[in-house]
Amino acid sequence: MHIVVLAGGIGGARFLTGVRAYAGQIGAEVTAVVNVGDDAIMHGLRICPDLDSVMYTLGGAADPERGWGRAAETWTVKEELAAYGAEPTWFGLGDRDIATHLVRTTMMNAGYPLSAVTEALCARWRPGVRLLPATDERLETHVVVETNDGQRAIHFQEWWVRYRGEIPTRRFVFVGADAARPAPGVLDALAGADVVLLAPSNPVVSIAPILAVPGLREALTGNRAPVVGVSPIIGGAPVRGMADKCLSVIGAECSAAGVGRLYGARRDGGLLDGWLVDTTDAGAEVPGVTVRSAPLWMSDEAATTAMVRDAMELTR
Ligand code: GDP
Ligand code: FO1
Ligand code: CA
Repeated sequence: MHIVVLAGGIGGARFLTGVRAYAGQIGAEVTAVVNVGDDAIMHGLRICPDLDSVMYTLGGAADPERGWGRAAETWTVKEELAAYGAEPTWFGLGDRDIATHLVRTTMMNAGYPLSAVTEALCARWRPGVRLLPATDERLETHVVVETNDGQRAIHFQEWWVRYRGEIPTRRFVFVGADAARPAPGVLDALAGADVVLLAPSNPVVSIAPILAVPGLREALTGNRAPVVGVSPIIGGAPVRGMADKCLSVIGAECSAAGVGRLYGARRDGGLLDGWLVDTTDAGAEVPGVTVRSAPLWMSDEAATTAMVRDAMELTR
């Protein structure tokens, strides 16, 4: 049994702890295809927020409150950079986290692709699932915002970390997507998948940039393996993060049914065979998709594992 999961950062990481536990119970293999649209270069370092959130969380080293970066972090380098006025002062890399970034950037400067670098970093963290970036090419989410001087595009990190999404926003653009190719292993994983799970990740800036890699969406829907999504929206609101803002920008409803309809039924050219919503959203309908409800709060590993089992049982 091979389970493939499309995942962003925090929501994807927590979900994957449940997938890993479930897979351990049934003897399945897990591949996570992770968003790289949040990636940026800051202070000369290649930053991969979603890959790192997943790697640190599964490696038991993530800060549980922030959901990004390392637990027991210190911030001396950030303070020293600020003392120089080194931009971007609105973005902080922790001291422990910087070691990851130095190793990654050194390897990439030596010519290793991101997928190989990720594998090398995972040799330390042993996440227990195969972590693949969606692509080795640069694919960055930029955000077209309205300013006094008209429209301009800023990096997703600036939109979120600097402005908290509180800025008139027109659209999201996945820069580099046209020329991107699925990273080594991604198409094979999808072709060999027995089931594909869409983590309860942000549909607009975590799952959409993965699907924007040419060929990836076709590989997913071309396989007969069922595709089951899990809603990141509970009771009309995201559990945390910016999904409400992102959905509003693209004109989609911020509800479990709204995200299900955004993904769409596979039989209508969309993605989904099944869609799991929270019990508070029971009765949500997505035309052409089998919808079930179950508790979707990933409060601990046991609750998350039960949720994964519910998603897997939807395929039967
Ligand atoms: P990011 O890249 O760090 O923003 O993380 P993801 O895109 O992977 O996940 C963000 C989404 O996770 C948000 O829209 C949240 O609503 C969702 N999320 C976080 N915790 C939970 C939870 O316990 N249950 C569910 N269903 N969704 C959650
Ligand atoms: N989020 C913040 O709100 N402020 C930060 O200074 C910040 C730094 C940072 C460094 C490394 C990293 O992997 C993630 C970091 N994040 C930070 C989180 C990140 O910007 C976003 O939450 C994600 O990109 C959304 O998935
Ligand atoms: Ca993200």
